[in-house]
Amino acid sequence: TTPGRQQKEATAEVHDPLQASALKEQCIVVDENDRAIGAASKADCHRVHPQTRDVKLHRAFSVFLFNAKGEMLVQRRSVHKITFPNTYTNACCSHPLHEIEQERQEANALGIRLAAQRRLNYELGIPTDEIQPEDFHYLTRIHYADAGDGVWGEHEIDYILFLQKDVTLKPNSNEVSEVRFLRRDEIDDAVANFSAPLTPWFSLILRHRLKQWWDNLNGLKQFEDLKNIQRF
Ligand code: DMA
Ligand code: MN
Repeated sequence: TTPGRQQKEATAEVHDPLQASALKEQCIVVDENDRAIGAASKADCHRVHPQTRDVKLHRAFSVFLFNAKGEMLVQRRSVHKITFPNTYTNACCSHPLHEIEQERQEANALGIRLAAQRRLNYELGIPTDEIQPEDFHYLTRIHYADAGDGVWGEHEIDYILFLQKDVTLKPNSNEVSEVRFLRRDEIDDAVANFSAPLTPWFSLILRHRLKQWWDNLNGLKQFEDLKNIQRF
């Protein structure tokens, strides 16, 4: 094995107690059509298979948060994150949990909306009463995979949620090391000047969809596709 590989295996041990404990959460395992087929731990859903480089497909969400002026919140993942530490990304991503029965509800993506409310509170400190499940505009689902550092990666059906609201922020330093709002006209320059890479999902969405959606924050309905899963 290369030295790089050994270094990655050392990080597989996960030294941060909060992040280690979160690996016991149960994600919802799905098939390629987003049909729930079971549960598996967050650890089992993010470990890259050493031979096939596969990751178990599970259900997730990505929130894109805009303030009233139409600026978008970008966060930097903390150094403690197990997957994609220190990278820049959209406001909040996580998973609906199998052990939280309400988060398994599929009608109107209610389970996803509740999980997003829970994680916006945990990661960014947004008070739960400032965001209601119906405030999110659920746009579509994206299927993507990324082998990450070769030990921890992603393979998800990712529900895209847009939210435009001025909210109170109090980032949790175990999750997020930096937050900033970016204007639409500065996104390309800002990304080019970031001192760290983007997450693979944010990079894909930025390249394929984000600008068109951002340019139409008041007309998002035309971009809704709740039937098909976009495969990048
Ligand atoms: C997982 O995000 C979800 C997506 C869409 C990548 P994450 O790694 O930030 O999850 P968590 O915050 O639960 O660790
Ligand atoms: Mn995931």
